[in-house]
Amino acid sequence: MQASKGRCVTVILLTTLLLMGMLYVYFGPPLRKEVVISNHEFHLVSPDHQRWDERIKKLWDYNHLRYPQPSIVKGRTDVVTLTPWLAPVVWEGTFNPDLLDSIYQQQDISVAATVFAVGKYIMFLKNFLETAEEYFFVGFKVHIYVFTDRPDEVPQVKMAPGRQLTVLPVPSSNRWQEISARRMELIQKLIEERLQGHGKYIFCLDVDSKFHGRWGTESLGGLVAVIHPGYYWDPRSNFPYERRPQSRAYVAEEEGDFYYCGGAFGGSLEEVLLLAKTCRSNFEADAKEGIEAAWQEESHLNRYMWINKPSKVLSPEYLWQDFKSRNSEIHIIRFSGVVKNYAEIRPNA
Ligand code: UD2
Repeated sequence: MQASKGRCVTVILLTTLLLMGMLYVYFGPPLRKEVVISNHEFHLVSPDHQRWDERIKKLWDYNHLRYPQPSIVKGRTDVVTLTPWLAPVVWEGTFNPDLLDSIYQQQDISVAATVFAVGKYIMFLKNFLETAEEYFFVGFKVHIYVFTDRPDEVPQVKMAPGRQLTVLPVPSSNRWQEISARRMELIQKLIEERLQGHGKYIFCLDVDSKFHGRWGTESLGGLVAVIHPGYYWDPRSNFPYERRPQSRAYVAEEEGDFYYCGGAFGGSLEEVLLLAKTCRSNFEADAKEGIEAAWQEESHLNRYMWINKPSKVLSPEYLWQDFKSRNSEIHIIRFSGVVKNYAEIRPNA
């Protein structure tokens, strides 16, 4: 009886000691200095000053730094992933989304998006907003600005925490060309009057489109342009640039890099403000001389991007067109223009 009581006490003592030892090893100061990560730089810090929450963060950081080994000799070979001025061209398979998200999460970024829904184009807004909720910068702060002449018809779409929508009334117009072209002026005003100092990035998107796949941090950059899906196999002499030298959007036959979309562009607030200001003033100066570029603000944007090279180029994955069948180099369609009947939805032919 006495002996078994003794054994019991010994077992309890040993178990307690073992538990204390485990707790010390786990919570106590490590025996060597450790590497912690802050702002993407590696620093050696004294272990004595580490706090528990920092350790949790470190573990999280480490987990996000465990990803497949990158390579500079293996990768996509069917497409070009750098422009001649060394801007990345973003294609599926050229980036690691989790790694990129973890980098931008530490910077607490926010992304604004503009979308115009004037006249009958309001019908496209619900699908645009619902799919943006599913695919556009999921997990980040997003503020969508809807410009419309029909504020009462803006659909209620449930948004995740950190995401919001602001409706900004604009006048109606009976010329679709004017609606499309005035976007630059309104984007300029939005940045100047509401956004400066608030968010870091902005994207300006066509409403008659839907998201089908991730559009996220891989698209961030200073000045970001999207390659138009209709012309990237063509020689530049076929691009629908403005070809009249009288226009400020003029691009000659032997000039230009790619044909970019007017339906999606973006970048930092500063860069997009410069772009919008320049395109607006060139468009207005042309108008005073009685000339409207072939594809309105899209023509001015193309001229601007030729002179001021984009720092990041998004492949046609970022603006496909539903009526086009998918080419083999398109591994994913992220955003695509819906099929529409122009005669039915535009205010003029
Ligand atoms: C192309 C461009 C578009 C623009 C236009 C030239 C793409 C995919 N699209 O598309 O961005 O450069 O050529 O002007 O690159 N809108 C209204 N109400 C209207 C008319 C237009 O809200 O009555 C807005 C709406 O946001 C629409 C955008 O303007 O998405 C462009 O108009 P569009 O889609 O009719 O132009 P489209 O298809 O010719």
